[in-house]
This record gives sequence, structure tokens and C-alpha cells, in this order.
Amino acid sequence: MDDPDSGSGHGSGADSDTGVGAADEPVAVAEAVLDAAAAAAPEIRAGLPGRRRYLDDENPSGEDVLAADVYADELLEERLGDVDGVGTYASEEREATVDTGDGAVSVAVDPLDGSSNLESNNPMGTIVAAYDAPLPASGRDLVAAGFVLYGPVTTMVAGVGAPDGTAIHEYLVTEGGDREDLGRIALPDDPTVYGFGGRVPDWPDDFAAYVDEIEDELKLRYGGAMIADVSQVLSYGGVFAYPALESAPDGKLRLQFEGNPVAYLVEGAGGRSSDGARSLLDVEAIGIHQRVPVHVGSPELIDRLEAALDGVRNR
Ligand code: P6P
Repeated sequence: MDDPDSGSGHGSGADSDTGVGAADEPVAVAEAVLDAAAAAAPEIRAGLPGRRRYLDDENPSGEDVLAADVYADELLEERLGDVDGVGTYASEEREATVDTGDGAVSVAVDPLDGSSNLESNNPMGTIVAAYDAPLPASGRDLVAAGFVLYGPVTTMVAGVGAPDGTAIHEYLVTEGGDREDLGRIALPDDPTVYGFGGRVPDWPDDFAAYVDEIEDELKLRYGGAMIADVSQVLSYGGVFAYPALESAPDGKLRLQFEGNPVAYLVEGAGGRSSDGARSLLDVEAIGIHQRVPVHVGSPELIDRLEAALDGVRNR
């Protein structure tokens, strides 16, 4: 992912002057939110081993909850809610938003995306979206987005600024929770499909038509954690899709803390996003836990997806 044009991004928390107590302008607040998420990452990672058991509980989307989900969620509420300028915290694990003060920036997080991978010790991560608006908010109101990837190495992929054209950088998250800039991310130009995430379930005819069309180029990869699959797309090109299903017409992933931030990052890296018809950033926000079909990756492949879906729908 690294790029000769590196170092032009925002630095680690250490040299950022916008730590906790940041001025109120949204970009500075958002920068401090990303620093706080990076600072929490080593503690989240260290807390995973003892929290692999499922609790007798479900999250607002009806999914089983792990002790690790609750641990990460509580830590992030404390750290991100403590950033000056943040007024609202929302999470996959919470039914409603949490009022954290009088700031204008709202944060929406998936504390442990892919936490079911704990059982098989596969990668997972933390997704953070910072909106300069009340929630639920449009992706166009994002002022920063990022994900931490707990892989062999702990990294963060993030950008700060308006969605259009913001530089996306990869950072090494140090053991001290600082961000070391590894360089700007640009999706490979070659649209050859390398990674294709998303479960192979009961695809509806229109999506199956798209898969048939690119099947000869398709190297199906499925990691069970969206951000790990998206990380492959950012490295090698291709698409990640968790499409609409026969059994789930709006797909599974949530717009506020999964679809929007991942769309912000992939589009900022030169890719495209789509719910099947439009950029995820243009999907109307109607609820904290609203689901949306997610397709992100190489522009050519997303264009072909929308044409395929259009073709089937307009038969
Ligand atoms: P399934 C993880 O639970 C998640 O939200 C995404 O990270 C991942 O892509 C998807 O759900 C996996 O869902 O139904 O294939 O287990």
C-alpha cells in the first residue's frame, strides 16, 4: 500500500497538536478522534485473549455479542467521547446514541468489526466514522474515517477532511498508540479482480449476473471481517461486496459505521463505492442501524456491477 509520495499525511498523535482538548473546528476534532482511536488500539488488542467468550446477549442488529465487543465499545466510548468537540457517540453495540458533551462532531464506531474471527484467530478491526452533523448522518457529512486492522501488525487506514479527494494514508500503530505514517494509499490501476470478499450466500439474480460476468477474473477471498477484505482490495484491487441477499434485501452491513466510512476510504484511495445504484455516501441516512448493500473497489468493476444490476432490473 505504501507510495513514494509518502509522508504528506497527518502524523502520529505525538506530533499532532490536536490531541484531547482539540480546538472545535471539525477537522481538528476529527484528527483528535483518529489519534484517540489509535491510542486505544493497543489496549483493545491486549484485551482480546481473555474475552473470546460469547455473552448471553444480542446487539441491536440481533447479532451475538462477545465479551471483547463490550470491552472495545466501552473503551472507545470513554476515549472518543472524551475528545473536545465530540458531542455524540454511536456504536454497533448500542441501541441509541450516547450524549458525550456539547460538541458538534458525532462519532459512529464498529468497535470490533469481524469479532467472530476471534474464535479462528483471524484478523478483525475497529471502524471509526466522524461526522460534522447529528446522527444518523449522510456520508457527505463525514469529516474523517478510519479503520484499525488487528493483523500480524496493527495498522490504521484513515483520512481527514471532506469525502471528495481527501488523501488516505496507512499508519503503523505503535505499542504506545501513536500513528507512524506509512504513506498514501492509491488503489492499483489494474482492475483485475484479485480480492472479492463477502459471503457466497443466496445472491439474488442481478448480483449473480455480475459475478458471472467477472467470474473468469474472480479469485474469491472471504475473511469474515469486512475491513480485512477491504484491506486486500486497497492493496491489490478488485471488489469487496456484501450485497443484498434474497434473505436480506438491504444486505447486512450498517451504513453509519461500516458502509459510509469504508466508502470514504476506498473513494479517497481512487476507488468507487455503491449500494448497487449510487455511491454509499449518497444513500439517505434514516437510522443508526440501517443496513445497506456494500460494494467497494476498483471503479471499472463497480461501474460494471451497476450496469449488470441495472440490466437485470430493467429486463
Ligand atoms: P457473515 C462481521 O460480522 C461483518 O459485520 C463484516 O465485517 C463481515 O464482512 C460480515 O459481517 C460477515 O457476515 O454473514 O458472512 O458472517
